[in-house]
Amino acid sequence: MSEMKHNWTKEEILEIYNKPLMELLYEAATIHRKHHDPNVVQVSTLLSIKTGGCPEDCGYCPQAARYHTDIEGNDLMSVQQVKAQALRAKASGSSRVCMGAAWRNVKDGPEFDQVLEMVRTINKLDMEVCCTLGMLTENQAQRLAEAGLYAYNHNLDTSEEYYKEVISTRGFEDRLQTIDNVRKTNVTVCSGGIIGMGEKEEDRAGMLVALSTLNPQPESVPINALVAVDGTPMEDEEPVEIWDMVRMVATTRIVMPETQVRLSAGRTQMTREGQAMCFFAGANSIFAGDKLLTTPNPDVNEDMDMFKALGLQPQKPFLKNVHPPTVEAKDSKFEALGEKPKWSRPEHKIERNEAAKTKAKALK
Ligand code: SAM
Ligand code: DTB
Ligand code: SF4
Repeated sequence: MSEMKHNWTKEEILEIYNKPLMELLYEAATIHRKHHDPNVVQVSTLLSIKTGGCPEDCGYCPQAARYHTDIEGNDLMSVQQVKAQALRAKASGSSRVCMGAAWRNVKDGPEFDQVLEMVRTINKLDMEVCCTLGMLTENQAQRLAEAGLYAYNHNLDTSEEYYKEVISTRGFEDRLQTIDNVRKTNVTVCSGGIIGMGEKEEDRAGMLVALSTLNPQPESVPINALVAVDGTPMEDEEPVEIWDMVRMVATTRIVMPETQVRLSAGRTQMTREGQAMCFFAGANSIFAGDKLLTTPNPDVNEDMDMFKALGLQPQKPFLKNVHPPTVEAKDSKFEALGEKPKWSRPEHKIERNEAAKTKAKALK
């Protein structure tokens, strides 16, 4: 167990979040320097291996089948396609590939076997492999670990209270259970959330309480600014102010000193100066590549220009945790259990999710 403070309260976190900005920045930057090299930023490349058609109702997500967005859906990519993309990412300076699938949860079978093969293939390219595939059982987490997975991304997204205003097809508890299942393996935990969904500052603090009181704390915490996509229930949300992003990054850094804080979705809306302030406040990871999962991200060359201007270096792979070995499918100790866990489905009504669904039906 780490010696981090694991009993942060919402009040303590709000007090930090609302400090005068110069003090907040100074405090966060000081903590950042104690635990990390301030000139090194980890670069991840996102790859949407299965896009769209998702049965969930996440109010922010363009991939939910029930809303009418103009993304192009795709079935699961082949291992060869994934390998080619990973090699491109590596050549552009990325040390990690994060594969995302628009699934509610992982199901045992040929598609999951194919994902395991993708993990083996990328791990053998000496890159860190991350997956974000929805909810996961312990056995599935073990199988991913055995294939060589480095990190699993599963976001809490927001506070437990506000979560009920965002998603009705699964519960906050299930998110924690999945994180716990990942924790039973050597795979590192990547979990964070989104700001700009109409939540209060209390909810931002509440999310940081939930993350920072995990023991150990997540190795990586993505802070996303909502990308408000037309057709989703959150299409009319105002863009996040840079000051909110800087405050959120700085507060995350202070309450989780050893974590890699990722400046995630929303960078296309930010100036270089704004991003520089986030790096100063303790962000030490980004998603690079001209696309996130379905929405735009800054061009890689622009990011490398920014790194040059700021004197930042991309982080080498496996700097913070060991390179996991890959066990081939034929040598696996684990077999698929075919479990069907009862993940919750609260199904309460969320007005704006219902309205977006009705609008989508009318357009189809
Ligand atoms: N389906 C899996 C799941 O939900 O866990 C994995 C993919 S999902 C797209 C991964 C994360 O992306 C979400 O938890 C959410 O935090 C983030 N995300 C999705 N849409 C977003 C948006 N429009 N703006 C910002 N972040 C978003
Ligand atoms: C995370 O926290 N942000 C990434 C990654 N984890 C999977 C996803 C952002 C998605 C933004 C909307 C889109 O491109 O579809
Ligand atoms: Fe599906 Fe994940 Fe999007 Fe929710 S966030 S709708 S689970 S792809």
